[in-house]
Order: sequence, then structure tokens, then C-alpha cells
Amino acid sequence: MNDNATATIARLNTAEADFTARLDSLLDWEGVSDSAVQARVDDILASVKREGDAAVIETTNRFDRVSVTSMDELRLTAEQLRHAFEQLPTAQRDALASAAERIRRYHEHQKPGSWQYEEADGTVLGQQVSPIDRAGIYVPGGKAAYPSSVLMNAIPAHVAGVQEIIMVVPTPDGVLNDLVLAAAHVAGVDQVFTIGGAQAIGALAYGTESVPRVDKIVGPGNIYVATAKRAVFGQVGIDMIAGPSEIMVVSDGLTDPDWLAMDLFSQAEHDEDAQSILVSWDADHLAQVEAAIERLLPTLERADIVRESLRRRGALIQCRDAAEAITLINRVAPEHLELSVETPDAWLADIRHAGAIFMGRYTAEALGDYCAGPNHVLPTSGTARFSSPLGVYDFQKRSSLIHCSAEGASMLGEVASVLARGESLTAHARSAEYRIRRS
Ligand code: HSO
Ligand code: ZN
Repeated sequence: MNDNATATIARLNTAEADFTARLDSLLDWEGVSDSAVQARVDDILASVKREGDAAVIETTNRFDRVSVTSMDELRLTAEQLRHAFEQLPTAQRDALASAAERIRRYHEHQKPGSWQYEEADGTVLGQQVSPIDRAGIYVPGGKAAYPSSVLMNAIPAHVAGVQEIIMVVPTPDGVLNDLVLAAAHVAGVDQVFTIGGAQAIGALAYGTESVPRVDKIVGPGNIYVATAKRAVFGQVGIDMIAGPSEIMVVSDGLTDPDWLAMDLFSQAEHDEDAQSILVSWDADHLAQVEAAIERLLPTLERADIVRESLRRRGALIQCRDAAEAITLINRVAPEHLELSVETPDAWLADIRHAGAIFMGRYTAEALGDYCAGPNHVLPTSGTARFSSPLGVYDFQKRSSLIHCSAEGASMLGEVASVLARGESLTAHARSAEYRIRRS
């Protein structure tokens, strides 16, 4: 058991007295909230609301170190996106297209139907599903710009039937990421504005002379973007405020330790605050994975980030048995759960909280990140207890339908009248009573 502070990754054992406290402190992650950032974001949002394009141009020039004089210079058309796609090497074009096709097919399955039924009195009741009109997708700039995230955000919107998809992406120093633009083309994005930060969120939420006002904003961003999204929520819908990425792997001891080490690294390389946890009841196996981690870590391109992430928030946890592993899963409610076990189906019924479940030894989380089909925008920091992956349903809303027959209105009128008079709302009561048949 390595307990010392210089270990690459912490070793925990559920049998130890301080286990719960140690697990709690590993899971603890402070959501972003900073009053100085809040004040700056409020200023930017107010100026975009007041001055529209002029404020967007001014803030973009200042923060992204560009010098544009009109919004036309910050706008890319569908033709330019197509051009970016056509310029790509064939392998990248094919990979984007085949990932998009799998993601689209998966999300087609999510489309909920509208429904209706008839009560005995002839009243028809139902629910009608309709898409939002216009969606805004935020794509972070620089190193954090993931073409795969463009697919994961835009395709469900497209499948939901959203009429217009507007993407914003900052281009610090004017540098465009061709793969991001190509992904926007493949995913059916209509227009791209090369703007970012709180000013882009403000432009999407309020609309400007050039940027159409959207109904919902989705996509990850830095603390300024997250703070701005929180501030405009209510004016527009938002998806979620995502925390650092996480993976929890449960191994029965029979998976190649190198595979498991690399699966843990694949999350850790996202961010120093990302979390990678392996759980097993096989102590020898945990020791083998730890050795694989030590051996493979120096071979990584992003070794520094991975090392820091494992040091801050990683853990190898020894538990008693499979039942205790399930208790841990539901306690952590991980964003990604890999069940690296022989019969993962047998586990499913007991798993209540997890963003995405990767079943069996072959199902590396990385495959889900890019191209298996399901969405990679998932609830983090334990929010899988109450929320779900981004999906078609996030770009739709539901309207209730009520169609009363004469007989139904009469019967319901009696009930409504009594309840309305109980609330002293007599216009309600009389409206209902007019429709009561007196024969
Ligand atoms: N694992 C990330 C998604 C991603 N991975 C994008 C690679 N590119 C979401 O948790
Ligand atoms: Zn990833």
C-alpha cells in the first residue's frame, strides 16, 4: 500500500477506517464561482445587450487579439465550412463522416413520438413534441477545441429538427481550426461566428444586428463562458455547466493491465482536474495496473497533465467484492463507467447512476468519445444522479394537448367549479360552469 505523498496515484482500500473520508475528499470538486469573473461577465453581457455588433467587435478585438471592423469578418458561411471539409486529407474526411453517421443513427433512436389517448367521456389528451427553432453551439478555442464535440452537440440538434444551428468559436490571434469547421459542415451547422467568451454567449442570448438570437445555448467553455451561460439562463435555455471529465473503471482482474492504465490516462490527459479511478477486488491485479501506469506514463505526449491529474484526483481502489464495487459506482455516479468484467449485462440492473456505461473489456471509453454513437456530452461531478447525456430531447420541448368533448367539458366543469370556488377564483368557476350541461 503506497500512502506516501509522492506516489503517482493514490491506493485506497474500502476496508480501511478512513476510506470514506478519503473518497469524499477525492470526489470533492468546487464548481466555478468567482465574484471578480462574475462582475466582468455582467459588464460584457450588458454592453452586448446595449450595443450589439459594436460591442461584440470591440471585445473580440481586445480578447482574441484581432483587428476586425465588421461582423462580416467574423462570419463563416456554409460554403466556407464545406470548403474546410473538402480540403482535409481523405482519412480525416472519412473518419469524420463515419463518426457522424454512427452518431446520427444513435440519436435517431432517441426521437420521442407525440402521443394521444381518449378518456371515456370522449376527451382527447396528449403531448406534442416540437423542436426549438434555433440552437447556439459554443465551441471552445485553442487546445480545447474538439471537432468530436462539434458533432456531439450539433447532430442531436439536427436530428431533433432544429431549423437553424448557429455555432460560435473563438479564434485567438485569428487562427482557425479546419477540423472544427469541417465537423461543423458534417454536422449540419448553418452559420459560424468566430467569436467566443461572454460576448459570444451574450450575442447568442440577446441577438445582435448580425447574430441571430437563439433559443438554447449548448457546449462547454471556460469559466467566463460558464458564468455567462448561468447569467443568461432564463432568457434562453442552456444545457449544463460541465465539470472536469471523469472515468471509473471496474475490473474483475482479467483485463490486460496496460489496457486499463491507458483507459485511465485517456481521461487524465484532458485536464489536471480530470478524475480517473480504478476499482477491483483483486489486490495483485491492482498492483499490476499500478506498475503499468509507472511504465507507460513516461511514454505519453501529455505526461505532465496526466501525472498531475492522477496525483490530484486519481485512485486505485481495492474493494471486497462485486457488490461493494456496485455500491461505489452508485456513490460516485461517474460520468463514464467502464465495466471491464466478463458478464457486464449481469451488472446493469444494479447500476443506478452513471452518465455512460461501457460494457466489457473491449469497450474503451475513447471509442465512445469519438464514434461509437452515443453522445460524449455527459453529466459530471456526480450529477448523473439527476441528469442525462446530451440528446435529441434537449433540443425539443413538449406541449400538452386537451380536446374536450361536450360531455367531457360538462363532467370536468363540475369538478373544476368546486375547486375554483375553493380557491375563491370565481371567474374560473363560472367559465367552467357555462359548459356544464343542465338537462
Ligand atoms: N471525454 C470527453 C470528450 C472527448 N474526448 C472529446 C476526446 N475528445 C468528454 O468527457
Ligand atoms: Zn475524452
